[in-house]
Amino acid sequence: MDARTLCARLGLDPGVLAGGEQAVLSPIDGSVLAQIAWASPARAEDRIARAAAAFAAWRQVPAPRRGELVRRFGALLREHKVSLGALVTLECGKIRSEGEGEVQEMIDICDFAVGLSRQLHGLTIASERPGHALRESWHPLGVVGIVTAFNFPVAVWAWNAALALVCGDAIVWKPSERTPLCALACQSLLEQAAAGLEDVPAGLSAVLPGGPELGLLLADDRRLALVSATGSCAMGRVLAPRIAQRFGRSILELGGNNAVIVTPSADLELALRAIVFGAAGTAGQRCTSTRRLFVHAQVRAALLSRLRAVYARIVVGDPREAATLVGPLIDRGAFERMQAALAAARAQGASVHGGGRVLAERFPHAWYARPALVEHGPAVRNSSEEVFAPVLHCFDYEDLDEAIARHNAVPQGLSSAIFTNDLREAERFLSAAGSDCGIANVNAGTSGAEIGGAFGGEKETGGGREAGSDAWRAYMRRSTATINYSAALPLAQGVSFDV
Ligand code: UN1
Repeated sequence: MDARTLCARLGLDPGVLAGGEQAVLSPIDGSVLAQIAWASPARAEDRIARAAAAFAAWRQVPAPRRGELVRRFGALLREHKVSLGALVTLECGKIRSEGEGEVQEMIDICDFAVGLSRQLHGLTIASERPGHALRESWHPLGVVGIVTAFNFPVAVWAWNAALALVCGDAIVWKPSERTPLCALACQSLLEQAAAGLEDVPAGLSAVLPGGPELGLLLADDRRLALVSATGSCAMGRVLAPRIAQRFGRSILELGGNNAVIVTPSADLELALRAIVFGAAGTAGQRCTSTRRLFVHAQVRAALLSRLRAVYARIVVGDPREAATLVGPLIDRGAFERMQAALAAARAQGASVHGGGRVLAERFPHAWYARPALVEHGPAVRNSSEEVFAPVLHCFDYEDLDEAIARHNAVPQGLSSAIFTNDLREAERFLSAAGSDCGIANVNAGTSGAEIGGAFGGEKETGGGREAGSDAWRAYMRRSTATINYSAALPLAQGVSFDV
């Protein structure tokens, strides 16, 4: 189905899709999906001002009522899962199952947020003073700016939006310039969810399609109490200091360089499937994609020969076709960065399997590549750069502590996994001296996290946490109250100050 029909099903005004100066291209074949208008600075100003006004009203709506908006949004997502998933496929090139999986991730976070809307709890704390109570409350924070990447054009926004909305915040979204239609469709569904709900103020949610300058605008605007940004480390390096400079809060979800360790006791079939999904799936375009493999020398030959065999038969192709497992790269630049990484590995003596361009005749304006396995010799110990493409660097190791040290010896710290049937190895990997990532898995791959846990990573990944667990606290402000219900005024720490 074409983008126009899908957008119409999702409630988008067809006028939005035509007449604008920006062509939206599909990575599937390079065709023009729509011509849309970018948001001007004046429009951004207007939307932020409206969001700030909406926040003043929304923060006073009882949280379970705020949850009702998210509940209705989740219901619409269930109804439109196939259409929105198909739009994700058209605009970012994911295979159908992963496009729909992304919408499922949105539904899941909506369910989570609805429950949370009755659980935004604080603490009561023992006071050291007689007749005193100490209470911690969580209050809505303000307007939240959300900056997202092309590779998860709907789910990552939803993690932020669903939590921010139940927490009482207003939201302003700058989607990737590659995927504005997905963003406009999500905004349309959210507006449909709000229709008829009297306590939802106008302007509570806005989308600002456009380029990096809009991201800078959000970073610099003091009215945004929090900016939650997902993208490359380079992007984070630009936005973070600007947000910090005005003492704004940020949630940064930046690059990963995720690794899998396979030990001699591992179930190799299990490891194989997880590695292929993690490294080749989504054409290697997840921040959680598996980019490095440390395999014990004893099982290296067995695992790599199976990996080579599976890699050789992975179907790369049109993501709308049922047999396809790996769709296109987002654009030519991604393909060129992939080729440069492979050339650099070859120059270091690695043997590279796969990695070349395919389907160039059928899709001359799109960029399909075979996933690549890069087998390094003993001289090369690690790979420290994130290349957003299906490239898996394979290394062997002899000693687990040494493997963990190499695993951690990269700037990024998002996701990680060990495949082992040895309890000691598993627990060592999960311990304080183990993986230094925000996500550490045992016998499960690096990508495809559920929303129930907090999502994010350490070091240059940025330190932010989104989605489940207590990630909601970042979208609220904490207020500590001391209540004196006595007739005296004892001071803390026993200080005496008689007047
Ligand atoms: C991302 O690539 O930015 O864990 C997010 C995963 C998905 C989210 C990835 N749930 O792979």
